[in-house]
This record gives sequence, C-alpha cells and structure tokens, in this order.
Amino acid sequence: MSENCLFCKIIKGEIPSKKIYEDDDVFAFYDIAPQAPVHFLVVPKRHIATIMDMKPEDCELVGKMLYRAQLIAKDLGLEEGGARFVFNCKADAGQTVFHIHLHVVGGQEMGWPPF
Ligand code: D5M
Repeated sequence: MSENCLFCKIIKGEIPSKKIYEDDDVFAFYDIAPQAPVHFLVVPKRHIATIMDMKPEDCELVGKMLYRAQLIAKDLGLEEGGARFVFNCKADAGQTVFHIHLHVVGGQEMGWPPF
C-alpha cells in the first residue's frame, strides 16, 4: 500500500467505489468517468506505480488481473462483441493515477488508432 494513492484508498475502503469484485490479490470497480457503455478497472492490491515498474515477481499478479478482467467482461455481456483491455502508462499515454489499472471498455464499436 502507498500512503497517498487514490486506488490504495479505494481498495482499503477509505474512498467509496462501485465494487464489482475483490479477492486477496485483485480489486475491480466501475470507472468514475465511463468512456463507453461498460467501463471498469481492475487493479492489483499490491501498489505498482506503472506497468514499466513491473518486476518478475509481478507477472503472476498481472496475469490474475487480466484473467479476472475477461471473466467480468463476460459477466457484463461483452463476450459476443468483445472489449478493449488497456493499460495507460505514464504521460504520453495519459496515465493519471499511478497505481496500475487495467481499463476494460466495451458495449459499443471502437475505432483504432486511439488518438
Ligand atoms: O485512468 C484513471 C482512471 O481512473 C480514469 O478513467 C478515471 C478513474 N478514476 C479516477 N478516480 C476514480 C474513482 N474515485 N473511482 C473510480 N474511478 C476513478 P488513467 O489510465 O490513469 O488515465
């Protein structure tokens, strides 16, 4: 846990969120500013600031995030149409919260490239 991290506070329940799922390792909740009909975030309970701070021992944890994200996506009706699974990393990608989070957005067709 990191003292002044928004998502650490959400995980601890100090800041409210619309929780979707929680286990010992990961936490999932709806994004406060949805960019699509379905938009949720999956975060690890362990504080990792950016994807570029990943260490070898984080590989299993990030795999659990992705695994849980696709299960939730299917539960929320995204299996047929699919979804986008995104990690923004640092300034150029628009990362604003420095605790890694996997965005899952779906429920509509999306364009590419994303800029
Ligand atoms: O995405 C950070 C995301 O975090 C952005 O889509 C808004 C979301 N956010 C910020 N505060 C909250 C709270 N309190 N609840 C739920 N979602 C939140 P980034 O990839 O860093 O730009």
